[in-house]
Amino acid sequence: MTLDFEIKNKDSNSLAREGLIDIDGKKIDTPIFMPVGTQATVKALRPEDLKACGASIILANTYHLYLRPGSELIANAGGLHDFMNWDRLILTDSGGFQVFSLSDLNEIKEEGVYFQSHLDGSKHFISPEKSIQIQKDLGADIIMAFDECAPYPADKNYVKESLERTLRWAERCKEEMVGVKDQQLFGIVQGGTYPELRKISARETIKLGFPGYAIGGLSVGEETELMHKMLEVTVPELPESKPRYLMGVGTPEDLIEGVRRGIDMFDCVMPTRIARHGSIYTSQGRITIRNASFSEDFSSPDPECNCYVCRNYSKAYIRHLLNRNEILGVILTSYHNIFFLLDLMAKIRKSINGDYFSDFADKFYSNYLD
Ligand code: PRF
Ligand code: ZN
Repeated sequence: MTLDFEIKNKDSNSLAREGLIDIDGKKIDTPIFMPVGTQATVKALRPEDLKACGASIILANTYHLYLRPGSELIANAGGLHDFMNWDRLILTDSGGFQVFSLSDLNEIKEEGVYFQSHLDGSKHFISPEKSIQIQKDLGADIIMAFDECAPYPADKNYVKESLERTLRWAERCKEEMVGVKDQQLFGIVQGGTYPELRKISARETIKLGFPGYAIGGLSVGEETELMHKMLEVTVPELPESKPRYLMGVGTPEDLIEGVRRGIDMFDCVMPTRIARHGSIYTSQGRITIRNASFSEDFSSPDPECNCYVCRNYSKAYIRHLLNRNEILGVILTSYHNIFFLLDLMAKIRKSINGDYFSDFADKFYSNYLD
């Protein structure tokens, strides 16, 4: 099994490109947004809902599934696809971000990371080899190298040491993949907010050779401009012919600005997280549907959205459900937000295909007010 990536169209005014990833006949049109299913479920949505929203690939997390229910249990179920009843593509993150952002106490050593579960304080160790072993048990189609996401801000010497360790870990992850045919391992570029370090990380990661490259360590608290600058120095270092994945990003604006700078894949918990807090994306901007101003607003959540929710329910009804803590409220807002981002990506692809991406972006921003 291989990962084929074909670039179908390129925008003439930016680095945006439209492409097709093909993994053993399962296809992803790029640029793509991957809904996040941390616990082997995209919260509040059934697989058939995700399909109706147009999802071709979803993400799951090594860290969470290793802790509960355990990767061996999922292997016994026949892997994540069978366990969760999802027959399209899955990508698992390596745990090399969640360990740093979620676990209590951790000690980073050359051999790996020692940490305590955020759930019960139990002690664990994840190494590059172990991350790959867990990801083999989970059986996702695309798996990620075990990396360290340096915090922001962090001093340059620290980030340099961290990215060098991440490179050594990436090499160990690759060695652990020998003989594996049904999973594709992506490398992750780190380097914090230092252009020289980003370039070193990109060049050295490429030397190891991966079927796709992720950009990690961004959207961790730095200014938007700084993230854009890091994309502008990193993307040109990456091979044109491989998919580029910006990890943990982002908002509708972030997706457009990432695509403009040459990114092909994104993931973010934001659409489902804000949905659970009663917020939705609309073509006019993000709104909090819980607000009293919507109590008698019988119009569609987003009159320009064509999703099941927007075709059938009003803001007033969804507001009522959310305020009464009825589970359907969160189901409807989650569904709409996932549809909204997947639909945005479909429109972006169409605009690249028709070579009007910049005009599309301008038009989107002129309506989308924050
Ligand atoms: N590394 C990994 N996963 C991630 C990140 C990273 O740097 C980020 C940073 N935005 C999100 N998810 N492995
Ligand atoms: Zn909708």
